[in-house]
Amino acid sequence: MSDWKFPKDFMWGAATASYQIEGAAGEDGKGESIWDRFCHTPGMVMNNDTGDIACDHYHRYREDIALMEKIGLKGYRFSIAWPRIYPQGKGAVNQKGLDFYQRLVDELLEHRIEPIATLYHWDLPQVLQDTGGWANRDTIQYFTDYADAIFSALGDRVKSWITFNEPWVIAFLGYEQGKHAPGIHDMPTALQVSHHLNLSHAAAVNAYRAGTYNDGEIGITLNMSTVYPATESRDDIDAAKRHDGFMHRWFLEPALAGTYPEDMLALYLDQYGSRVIHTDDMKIISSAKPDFIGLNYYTRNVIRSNEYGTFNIGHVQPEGNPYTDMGWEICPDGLYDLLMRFKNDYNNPKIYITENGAAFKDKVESDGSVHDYDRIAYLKEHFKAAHRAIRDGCNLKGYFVWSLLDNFEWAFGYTKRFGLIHVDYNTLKRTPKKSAEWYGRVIAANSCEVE
Ligand code: JJW
Repeated sequence: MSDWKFPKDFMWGAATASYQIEGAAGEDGKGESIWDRFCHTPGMVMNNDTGDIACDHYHRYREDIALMEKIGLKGYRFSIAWPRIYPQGKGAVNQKGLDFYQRLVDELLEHRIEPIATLYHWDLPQVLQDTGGWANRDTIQYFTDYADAIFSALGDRVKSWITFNEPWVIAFLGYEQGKHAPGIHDMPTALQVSHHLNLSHAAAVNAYRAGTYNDGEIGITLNMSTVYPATESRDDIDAAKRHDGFMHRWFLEPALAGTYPEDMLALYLDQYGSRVIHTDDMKIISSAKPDFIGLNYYTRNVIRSNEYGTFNIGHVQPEGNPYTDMGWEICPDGLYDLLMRFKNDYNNPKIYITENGAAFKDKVESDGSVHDYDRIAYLKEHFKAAHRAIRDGCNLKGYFVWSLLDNFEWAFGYTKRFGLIHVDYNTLKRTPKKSAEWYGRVIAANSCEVE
């Protein structure tokens, strides 16, 4: 194992999301999404940036797939924009919108790159927000119908599906903290949303298994950090447990065990009254075990108890490790601990790392190249952590670097660059960074011990 070789069929890939790269905001009949509305509301996004053009991937996907092939990616994780398929959220399919994803999938397969599709990566049709968005129970059925249409259209060629990307972020950054679309600040609403997302995930899993093409795999992607108490004090240990319950277990346990964690149910009931969990909801949730869990890991969280803030949770910024341009501590051991947690506490489910990567202040040399050795170091250490976890028995099957391209980083606009490929937002020119070349050598060698 000293050569850091990965299992023979290990899936090496890169990830993106529709709103962050596609642009073509009003093209071919696409409807408005909540992120179109949010970005066009002054003050919500840094520099008032929008995804109107983004990387223009909608028009340049062939060039982007050629770059993926050049790197040697085995898989590509992308998301489907619901408002391209249903501009009104439901009703009649917009064929031109669907055609884009047909072309994208065909082009990937022609280049022998496996497509992994996320159904919901945050761009809800705005018309559905007008009736409450994810706070409205009806949205569960609209999502299931949309999922069904996508399975029917693409399921013959797409064999890996992700229902939701980061439901915690959808519910709590969107409806409690208001930092993301739809920009709502209301904890009871966010809790209701989180339950509807768990239900929608289960409904889509069941729809997939009942559908025509059910020979693939379907799972959910969660944003996961590893949580450590700041001290061994009872209060800090309890705060860390609350934070883990709030951020992770509230989504993990419904998906894997079909139940909500009792401590969090009690906390939510105590602080926010009874949420609307219908009698049969847990039957639906427990009927839909996913084939895999997708993990988006960027950093660990060190937690202490706090006088104020959500559930009296406080964050500590430890010293000693470097931080990325997002202000996130670089902690590869946290990835190892996270993976081992799935083995030890959750029956060793199949895992994909569906996102891992880092934003840095990349400097463009006069010849256009980007010598992002900090990103290479970040990825290398995290690949090694993943390798150690596999060696120690974790069922990790693949790894998708966030991101293929520099792109629209939500509330941060275009200020944060995560890409393996640099994008000049004035010319839209793509330039693979040193990290892209290095990642290509990792994939070719199936080992992270390469120069
Ligand atoms: C959590 C901050 C307090 C994206 C978070 C903020 C406050 C409890 C990158 N992942 O662009 C997570 N990203 O679209 C999806 N990952 O809470 C893809 N995680 O917490 C990437 C931000 C994030 C976050 C952002």
